[in-house]
Parts: sequence; C-alpha cells; structure tokens
Amino acid sequence: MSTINEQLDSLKTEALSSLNNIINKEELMMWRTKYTGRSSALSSILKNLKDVPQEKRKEIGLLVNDIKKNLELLFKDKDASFDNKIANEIDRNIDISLPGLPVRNGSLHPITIALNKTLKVLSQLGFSSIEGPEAETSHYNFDSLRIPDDHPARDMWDTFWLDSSFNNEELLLRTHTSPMQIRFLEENDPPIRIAVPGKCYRYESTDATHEWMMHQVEILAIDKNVSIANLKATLQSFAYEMFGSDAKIMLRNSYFPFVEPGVEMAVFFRGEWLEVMGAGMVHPDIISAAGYDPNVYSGFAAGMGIERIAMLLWDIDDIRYFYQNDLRFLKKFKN
Ligand code: FA5
Repeated sequence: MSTINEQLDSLKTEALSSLNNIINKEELMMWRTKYTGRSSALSSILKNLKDVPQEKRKEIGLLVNDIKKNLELLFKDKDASFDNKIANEIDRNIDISLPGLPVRNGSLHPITIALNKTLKVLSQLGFSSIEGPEAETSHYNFDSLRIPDDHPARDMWDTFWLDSSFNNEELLLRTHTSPMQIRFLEENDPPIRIAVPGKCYRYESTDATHEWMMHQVEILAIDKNVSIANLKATLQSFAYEMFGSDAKIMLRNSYFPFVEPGVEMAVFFRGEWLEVMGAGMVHPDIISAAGYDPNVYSGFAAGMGIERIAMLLWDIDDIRYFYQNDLRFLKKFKN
C-alpha cells in the first residue's frame, strides 16, 4: 500500500501533466472540478482526515490545502491566458466566430493526368517506365538513330541548341524520346519492354495541333520473334483502353529512319484524322549496333504525343490551351 504522501505526490503530478494538455476553457473547468472540486480525491482526503494517525493529521491537512491552493492558482493563470488570447484576437479585429477560410485544393495539370493515364495503360500492357535526359547530344538524338547530319529528316526535327556541351559534344533539347531507345539498349539485354515519358522540344511555329514543347512517351519492345502483328495488337489495345472501344483508329505507313517498316497511328477526331504517334519495327541496324543478331532479335517502337492524347481525351480543339495557364481552363480537370 502506498503511503498517503505518495498518493498526494502522484495526484499532484497527474494534475499538472493533464493541465498542460488543456486547450480550451471547457476542458479547464472540467480539470478544476476533477482535481479541486467537492468530490475530488483531495477533498475526500480532507474529509477523512480523522482516519489519519493523530501524529500525521496536521502535516497531511496542511499539505492537502497547500496542493489545492497551488492548483487553484494554476487554474487562474491558465484561465487568464485564455482570456488574453481571446482579447488579443478581438483587438486585432479578428471575428473569432466567423467560419474558417476554405482551403483551396490544387489539381494536377491535364497533361500530367493524361501522362499518368497513358503510363498506367502501358504498364497493364507490360511496359515499365524509365526516364532519360532532356538535354541530349546529337549523337543520341540523331546519328545513332540513323539520322546523319545531311539527312532531310533533320528538317522535321529542328531544335534548340544549348551553349553548354558534354564531352566536347554540343547539347540540344531532344526533339523526341527515341534517343532513350539507344541509351537503354546500350545498358540492358532483351527481353526489353519500356515506356519513356518526357518533355521534347521543336523549333517550329505553333498551331492548333503543334506546340514547341510537348510530351512524348516512347515505347520499346525487343525480344525473339517480335512481329508487326505484335505492334499492331499493342497499339490497338492501347487505343481502345485509352479512348474507348468505339474509337476509330487508323495505321498508315510512314517514314522514320530508325524503323523499317514505319507507321503512324491516327485517331478520328472532329471529322479529321489526328496523328497521335509514329511507330514501326526497330531497324535491324539498330539491333546489330547494340550487339544483337537481327536475325534472332526483333522489336517494335513507338513515340506518342501526350498533348494530342489529352486533346482526344477531353475533346479539346486547340493544343495551345494547355500552356496558357488560364485557371478557368485548368480547373476543369479533376485527377
Ligand atoms: C517522332 O518523334 C518519332 N520519334 C516517333 C517514333 C518513335 C517513330 C519510335 C517510330 C518509332 P513524330 O515527329 O511524328 O515522330 O512525333 C510523334 C508524335 O509526337 C506525333 O504523332 C504527335 O502526337 C507528337 N508531336 C510531334 N510534334 C509535335 C508538336 N510540335 N506538338 C505537339 N505534338 C507533337
């Protein structure tokens, strides 16, 4: 059994520590009743003082009264501090009875939403995401993709050149995500199935379907026995998953130096065909440059435009809305 002194000590400690946690007047009133009120433990010790041995009675009586007085003082201090706080707020012309200001939630940019959706569908098709550099060398952006200096295809991909260089090579802002095909092949062995999201830049004038900065997602699949039927099935599944199974899609042939054959995929949109990606079978030269036998390994690649995909997702007729930073437009997209 603990002595009465010990009981008093622990009562005091408990009262002090719970006082620290009190944040408003109501709690404070409850605290006062609990520790100093008529049915508090302290009061009942006083009431039963006659049960305390004669020689200790006076000492305990004084001690209990002392503790009670102390707690009362602490109560008054804390009570006054609440009063001051309220008075201060009134002084500063704050109407504390007003409801709080609503918290304004931001939302993701439509291109981020479209990009996330694209990557999610691609991951369901087995492609894992990996990013590459936006500042590229012309080796990766052009030469290694079979686009030499004098190739007319370079006109299609005119870009911004940077003042800085890397390993004595001039740097440019990549025009497409295809350079990651080469970078990834240099470091990894087939089977390969990657999706490469990122910003691309082109030195060209803007119109309803062209921006000078846009996002692409590249896909690359390399393995034994990959055929153009696999490419077609992948692109179709992707398009139906993204735009619904009633979407009208068209694959028509196209030319890119790093694929053979090459195609482009367009989706029917507002009475016209909107091109969303270029694609094709990875050129055998690229497979052999990576150190694999093109008679054993084959693959397909595609590069899709995310702004165009976003136009299709939300029926937006002009790509330039995305980067005008008009909140009336941007607020319409919920993640
Ligand atoms: C390329 O960029 C190739 N790298 C695609 C590719 C990858 C082909 C792999 C074969 C194999 P292209 O320039 O067509 O191709 O661009 C691909 C897509 O990016 C276009 O279909 C379009 O959706 C988007 N795109 C291209 N330029 C712009 C632009 N200025 N503004 C908005 N979107 C664009």
